[in-house]
Amino acid sequence: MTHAPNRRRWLTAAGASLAGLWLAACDKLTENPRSAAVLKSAEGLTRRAQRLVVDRKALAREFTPADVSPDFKANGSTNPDDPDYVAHAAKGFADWRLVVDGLVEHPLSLSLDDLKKLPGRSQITRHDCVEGWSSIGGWTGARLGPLLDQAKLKPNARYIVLHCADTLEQTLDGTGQYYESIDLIDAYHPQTILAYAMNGQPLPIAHGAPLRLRVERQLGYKQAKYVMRLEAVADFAHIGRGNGGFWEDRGYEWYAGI
Ligand SMILES: Nc1nc2c(c(=O)[nH]1)N[C@H]1C(S)=C(S)[C@@H](COP(=O)(O)O)O[C@H]1N2
Ligand SMILES: [Mo]
Repeated sequence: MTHAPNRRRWLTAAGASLAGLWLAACDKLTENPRSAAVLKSAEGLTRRAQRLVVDRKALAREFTPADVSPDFKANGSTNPDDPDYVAHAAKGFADWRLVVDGLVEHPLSLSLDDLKKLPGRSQITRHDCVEGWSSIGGWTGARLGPLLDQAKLKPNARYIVLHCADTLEQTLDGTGQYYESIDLIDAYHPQTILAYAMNGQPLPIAHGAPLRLRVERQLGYKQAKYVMRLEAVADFAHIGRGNGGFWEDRGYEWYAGI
């Protein structure tokens, strides 16, 4: 899989060369069989680029309540011992707030009740972990797109970084804290939600209470649990070790499409 910024550069390059070809076409260059062939291949390129974008917008398969795994596996952090998190959990997350900041016109601080009032969605989907296991679960949460509309992204915002409460690896420089990032195509995908419920119950701690991301077209490690803060950024080079996520910083792909 291509790293998204590279892909975007490639798309721009494809668009630019195509525009050049259209101009050339006005010059009757199309009568030249060689440029006609180039035009045709450029057309193929744009069709492939178009398919990439359309694919990214397609819905992930949804399942029925009968398909739900009775024993959805919990993986990675399952009970964070970070003091802030422990304090919130002890109070049933009553004082917990989701912070939305970075490149937004209106920074937000949202309680769980605020999130429940936002446009929501329920979906039963299959979670695929790179380790080779899958589980089917039902998720209910606030759709990320409308939430970002409320915060109003600035024009230079290109990614949403999800900062999590848990430290998965103790490192001297603090880069062991879990985080993830997604682009705006995924942020605005209709199945991308910040889930506060699982299988009709409040989200359990093992699965990311009080709030976890579901970005259904990607693998398990993108599904950030214990989300504390959303930060809109132009790039993520300055966050963690610069690769857009805890596991990405340890060699995994940034775009973990399924
Ligand atoms: N904050 C946080 N999010 C995380 C992880 C983690 O350790 N910490 N593990 C990831 C991985 S690898 C997977 S497979 C899923 C596991 O989610 P689950 O416990 O609900 O199965 O969460 C992902 N999100
Ligand atoms: Mo995973």
